[in-house]
Amino acid sequence: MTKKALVTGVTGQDGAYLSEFLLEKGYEVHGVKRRASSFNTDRIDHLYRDKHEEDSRFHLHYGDLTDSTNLIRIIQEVQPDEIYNLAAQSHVKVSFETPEYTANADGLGTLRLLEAIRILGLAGKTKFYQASTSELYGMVQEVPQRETTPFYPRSPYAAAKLYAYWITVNYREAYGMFACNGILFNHESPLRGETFVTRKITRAAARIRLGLQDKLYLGNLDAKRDWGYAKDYVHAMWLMLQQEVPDDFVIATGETHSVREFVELAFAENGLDLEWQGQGAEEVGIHRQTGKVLVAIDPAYFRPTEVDLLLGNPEKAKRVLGWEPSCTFSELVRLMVRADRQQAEKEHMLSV
Ligand code: NDP
Ligand code: GDR
Repeated sequence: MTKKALVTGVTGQDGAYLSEFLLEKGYEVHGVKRRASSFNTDRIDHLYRDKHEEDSRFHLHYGDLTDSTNLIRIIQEVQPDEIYNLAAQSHVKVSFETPEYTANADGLGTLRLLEAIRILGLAGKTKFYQASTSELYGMVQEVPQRETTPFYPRSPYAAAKLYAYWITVNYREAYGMFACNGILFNHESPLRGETFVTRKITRAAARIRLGLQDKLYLGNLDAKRDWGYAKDYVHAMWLMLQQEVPDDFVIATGETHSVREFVELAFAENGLDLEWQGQGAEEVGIHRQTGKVLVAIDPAYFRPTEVDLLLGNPEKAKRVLGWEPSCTFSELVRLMVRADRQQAEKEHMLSV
């Protein structure tokens, strides 16, 4: 029997990679996408076939995590074996500007899905994956962070995800649901949204290199993150739902780097060597050869409360799931730089 998966957040970075992965495994994949006034399916267009074609196993449904009746209808129609809840207002800085919406979509949205499974009598059939996050650790309590490290959220996003984490645990314990939290540390790729710091950097470095942009403005250069490759991480999501027993897992590389290191490497990959001068909001990254300022600080990107240091311990995932990351930090930067260079070259050709 073909397994059916329902993926919320299908139009996002992880939704695209996970859908591709599940289709390759032979699944029928149903994605929930929001109606938008412009096209929002760029990342999944290559997976989509005309629904009238016989072998089409990829289906899209309009829906929103803030709309319970819609979620209940989709789940009733699809009767999924597995649900991957990847939908979220996922930008930490934006969550300070839209805290109520973030709580609704990221926190209550998770509850709506779990309740839909329960109300429809699917608690014994449908396995549930919740996209939990290293942002739950927030203020540093222990390094490296593992499954037992106490949570201390530092943003409306993290607080909403804290609710989602615990309601997932509660439905597992209360109703015997196969529900898992993947506590994923930052994971990136050429499909990463352009306003997250890694993609913002690799895109800007390529555009500066080709003369399409003068400067890159950033916020806190000293934050440290455990950055992995998104393709590796969606594999871990699937593995969690293939176990005998539902559980929660940290997924990370076990290495941490600062935003500053990421900038240096991405610029160097574009042949731009940087030297730092000044301090705090006055700090700038100067091109060694020309003396031009290529990186500057804009305090608008500082967060009211910051997460200074994330470093995960993926030992449990390795031991139980047999999961390991395949991509190093420098390989990740390189593959993102390469993809953004190609994009920028296209843009450059069109502009001359
Ligand atoms: P993206 O921001 O790329 O994708 C988020 C997806 O959620 C998009 O498809 C978006 O739709 C959709 N979405 C947003 N709000 C709603 C809503 N109200 N109803 C339905 N869909 C909605 O995130 P990622 O792919 O990077 O991350 C996937 C999940 O994993 C998120 O929940 C994120 O919080 C979490 N996470 C991510 C990590 C990372 O490093 N990437 C690490 C740990 C957790 P649209 O395209 O229309 O905007
Ligand atoms: P994060 O990712 O907040 O960790 O959340 P992001 O890339 O936005 O920030 C990482 C760090 O970089 C610093 N920073 C900047 N960030 C952005 N976006 N833009 C800037 O200009 C900038 N300058 C410095 C930030 O202050 C921060 O310290 C991501 C999201 O995918 C979440 O959904 C997910 O849960 C976590 O990763 C794990």
